[in-house]
Parts: sequence; structure tokens; C-alpha cells
Amino acid sequence: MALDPRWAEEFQRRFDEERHKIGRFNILVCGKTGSGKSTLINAIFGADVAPTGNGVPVTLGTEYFAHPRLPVGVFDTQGFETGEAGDRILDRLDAEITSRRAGPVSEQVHAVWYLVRSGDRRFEDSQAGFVRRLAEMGVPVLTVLSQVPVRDGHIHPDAVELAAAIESRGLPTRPTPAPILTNARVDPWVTPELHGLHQLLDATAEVIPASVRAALEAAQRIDLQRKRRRARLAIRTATTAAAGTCAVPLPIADAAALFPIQMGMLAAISAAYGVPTPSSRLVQAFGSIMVATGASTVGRYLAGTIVKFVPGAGAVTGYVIKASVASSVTLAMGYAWMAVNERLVGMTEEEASAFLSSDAVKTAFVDAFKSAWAERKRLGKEIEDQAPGD
Ligand SMILES: Nc1nc2c(ncn2[C@@H]2O[C@H](COP(=O)(O)OP(=O)(O)OP(=O)(O)O)[C@@H](O)[C@H]2O)c(=O)[nH]1
Ligand SMILES: [Mg+2]
Repeated sequence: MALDPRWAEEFQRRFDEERHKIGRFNILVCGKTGSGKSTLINAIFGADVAPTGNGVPVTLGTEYFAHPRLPVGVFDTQGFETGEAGDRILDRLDAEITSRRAGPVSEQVHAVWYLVRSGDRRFEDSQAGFVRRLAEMGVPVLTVLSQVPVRDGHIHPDAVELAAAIESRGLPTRPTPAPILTNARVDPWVTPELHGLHQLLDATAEVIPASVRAALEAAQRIDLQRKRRRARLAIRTATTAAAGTCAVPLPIADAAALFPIQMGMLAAISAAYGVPTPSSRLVQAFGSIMVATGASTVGRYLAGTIVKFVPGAGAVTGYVIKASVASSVTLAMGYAWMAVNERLVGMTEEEASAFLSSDAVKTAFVDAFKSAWAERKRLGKEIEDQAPGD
């Protein structure tokens, strides 16, 4: 049994719409060869964001990778050195940034990460000059000290010294002249702990335009809280709309009025999580969940909103849906879909594919629906208290 194709189309349409609203966050990464640009990008956005050798050449030594399903684009410069060649690269980058500024926000360059490898132990005048010129281009520049060894909470003294040397130059970097110390790859001998990635994400979110913050939050893979916050906003909007629709108790037969609201919410949640799964697979999984849960498992609460649209699942008559029930069902659906999306975010493409085509996705949804339903009072308060933000 499949979901009514009208609803599949509606989900697809709403998902595309939500992704369009989120737009795209574009980051330019600069630094010497081997400073760790590609490694850092992949640590924050996921393993396949900066693959080698299949980007679109932008300028000599710079490639643009626009992820096909995540709202992120990376200008990955291939380890240029500063100096003579650096000047020419800067001229080209300047031209690129300037011409993009005339276009849509989702194609502009929103921030620069300038990497200095901590093992290099020095920061040259030419590097400082490079950073200054980048900053003059009107894009926020963040300096990153990469591959910083930290053991038992202690930063390697050489890295501390280098960070202080960079800070003392008083460069126009954001949010402060001090570099952000990171390690993006676990190496048991040199850099046994990942660190600084959240700090870099927070600093970046702080300095970029508010209009691309949702894209950064959806695209990054390291901070689920940011995704949850956006998802809860979508749930709040939908529960309010659902309650409004049932302000006068709605006959079950008219429950169709609720479904588009819930559908839009689910699409917004998937967009906020930045689920890298092809949307056709999501629609499919959603369909099978609706069919399964509408029929029996979650029972009447969900059936009230869904059963009507699932061919062959039977009819529920003689009930009305009150505002409180409509908003609670919507709330529980939202949290259940969050649980599914949260699983997907951490999966490889193969894992996601197996998960979505098995009963595991239904089980994940139904279990989360049941616990959300049981906790609807607390969760209702949680979304009420959710600050709207940007
Ligand atoms: N331990 C550790 N190794 C790192 C880190 N970042 C990069 N590396 C290693 O350093 C080497 C270079 O990293 P890349 O990410 O390819 O550096 P890049 O700046 O992209 O280099 P180019 O593309 O040549 O300009 C690789 O062997 C990485 O595994 C880090 O944070 N910690
Ligand atoms: Mg690279």
C-alpha cells in the first residue's frame, strides 16, 4: 500500500519550498597546503562536502563545491602560498567576491576561514597581509589555528604562543583578533582529541548574515541542538495553526484540513535538519509510516488525522477533533519526525537507504510518537518557551 500520490507530491513541494527558504551558506577556506582546510570542512559538514577533484574551478587554485542536498557551498582553495602568487590569487578572489555580491544572497561568499597550521610555529607578515586584504573585501574573516595538540585539557605550549603572536597583530578578524584553536582529526599520537569545532561553528554563526544562519545550522553535522531549535520552531507554528483550524471542533470527516499543516511541518523539520537523503526516499519513508501508523499502531489519535487519506485503511466516524487534540497530535508527529531525521543526519547514504526501506524507520517514528504523546504537556511547554530567534 502506498501513500496517496497527492500527499507525496505535496510533501515534495513543501520540502523544496522550505529548502529554497533556507538558501545556502557559502564558506571560503584559505591557508597553506596541508594546513587542514579540506579536513576541517569535512569535520564540520560531513565527509563528502570537500571531496578532492570534482569541484567547479572558480579561479586558479580555487574550486567551488555546492553540495547537491545540503545547503552549503565551499570555496576550497588549494593550498596556495602567500607572497607574489598570493597577490594574484587575492585579486581573483576579490573579483569573484565582488561579482557574487551583485547576485542572490545564496550565491555570495558569507565568511572566510583562514587556517594556520599550529605546527608551523610562526605567522608571517605575508600571512597577516593576506588576512587584512581578505577582510577589506567586506567578508568576515575568522582565523583558525589548525591541528592543535591538546592533551588532558592542556593546549600545546607552542600553539598557545603562536595564538598569542597572531592575536597581538590586532588583525581585523571576527569575532576577535584571536584565532580559534581547533583539531579536526583524531590522531592518537599527536592530536588525540577533537576540539574547537563547536567554537568555530558558534563564532561563524555569530558573524554571518542572519539570513544564512539557518543554512549553516542545517548543513553542519556537529551541533544537533541548533537543528532541534529550528525544528521546534516549525512544530510551534504548526501546532498553533492546527489548534486554530479546530477552534470549533472539526468533524473527523474534515480532518483533511489538518494534513497540509502537518505535512508542511514535516517538510520544514527535514529542511532544518539538513537531511542529506534524497527527498524521494524521505517521501517514500513518510508514506510507509503514514500507512503503518494510520492503520493501527498509534491508534486513534493519529488515525483521526491520517486514516482518511490512506486508501483501504478504513474510516473513523462519529468523532470530532478538538483544538487541544489537533495540536497535541501535530506536536507528537513533529517530535516523532524529529527523531527519524535525527537518526538520518548521522547516517551514511547506504545506512540511510537501508533504514528508510526497512521497518526500522516505522518503529523509530511510532516509538517516538508514543513517548511524545505521553509527554505532550512537557513538550508543549518546551515549544512555547522556544525563543523565536532569527
Ligand atoms: N591530526 C590532525 N591532522 C590533520 C588535521 N587537519 C588535517 N590533518 C592532516 O593533514 C594533512 C593535510 O590535510 P588537508 O585537509 O588535506 O589539508 P589542505 O589544507 O586541504 O591541503 P591542500 O588541499 O593541499 O591545500 C592530511 O594528512 C590530514 O589528515 C587535524 O586537525 N589534525
Ligand atoms: Mg584540500
